[in-house]
Amino acid sequence: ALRPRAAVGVVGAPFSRGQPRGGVEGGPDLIRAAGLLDRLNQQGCEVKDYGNVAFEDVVVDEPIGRVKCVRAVGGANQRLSEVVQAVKRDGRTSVMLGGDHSLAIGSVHGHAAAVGGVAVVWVDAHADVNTPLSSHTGNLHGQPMSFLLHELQHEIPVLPNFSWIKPCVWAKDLVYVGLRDLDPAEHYILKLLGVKVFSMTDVDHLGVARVMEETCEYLCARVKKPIHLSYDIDAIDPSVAPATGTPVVGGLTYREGVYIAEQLSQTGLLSAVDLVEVNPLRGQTEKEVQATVGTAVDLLLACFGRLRSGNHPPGFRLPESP
Ligand code: EXY
Ligand code: MN
Ligand code: MN
Repeated sequence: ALRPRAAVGVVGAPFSRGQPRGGVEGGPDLIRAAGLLDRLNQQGCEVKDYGNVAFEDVVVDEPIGRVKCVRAVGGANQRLSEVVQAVKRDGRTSVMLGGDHSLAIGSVHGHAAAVGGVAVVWVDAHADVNTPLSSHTGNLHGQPMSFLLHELQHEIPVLPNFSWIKPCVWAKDLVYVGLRDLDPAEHYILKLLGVKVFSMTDVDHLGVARVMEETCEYLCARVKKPIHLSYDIDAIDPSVAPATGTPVVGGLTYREGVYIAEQLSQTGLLSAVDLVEVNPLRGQTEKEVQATVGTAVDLLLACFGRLRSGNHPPGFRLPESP
């Protein structure tokens, strides 16, 4: 039987203004240089590279309250949303390479704008659901989910370059995996909205297999919405993926991280993936950088059907004996 090849669209988003540490804008080119596109092709995907999004320079960007780089983040995400919409209109699964996690605003927005409702699986050490008013750091990479959730809109102040954003995710369509560093306001919000959360405590308690079984059951029980996977590399333990801006001890193992991607791939509902917060300048050594980038590539390959039990293409044949 001829299975249609999975069509993938890769979008680079070299952007770092959602947080204060330089270097994370180098993520997309580094992940490409590690061979992501060739390897996706080799495993049977049909890949188109949409290049890196050209973000406009925002020179004057005074903080609003505590929140930093509001105009730059708003403008960058508006552009990113347009590109992700184009990828989806081309019938491809979108792969957004960050860049910092504030880029999920545009990526999820663009995905939802193109396909209608989406479900979101957010794999991260952090919940990234601070509102501009609850954030203590003022870093927008700790806030993207607050702009996307319908239920939080009355908490969101008017911000320059943010007026294009339409909330597009319902709290019941959101699942977190890997959480271990939440601010009190974030914990309050997740409890208030009844969001499904699998913290590292739950991973310890249930095991990753049960966590993913419950995640997929939870998301597939109702109307099956296309899944947006937003994968922050800092979900993975810093001993495995150290080159990232906000590492937190006690994270997912490499195997748990890959298993999450494998299981989501098996749902057949993955429609967009973000891989964010790989920061080459945060590695102590070249080896640490390569370990982090290698993990990022392996997570993405697993998202597109690579199995550790092995794969072979449809119609595969052994060499004929002479
Ligand atoms: N909760 C903290 C904040 O709001 O600044 C830390 C956020 C880190 C966010 C990283 C990208 O996942
Ligand atoms: Mn994050
Ligand atoms: Mn994080």
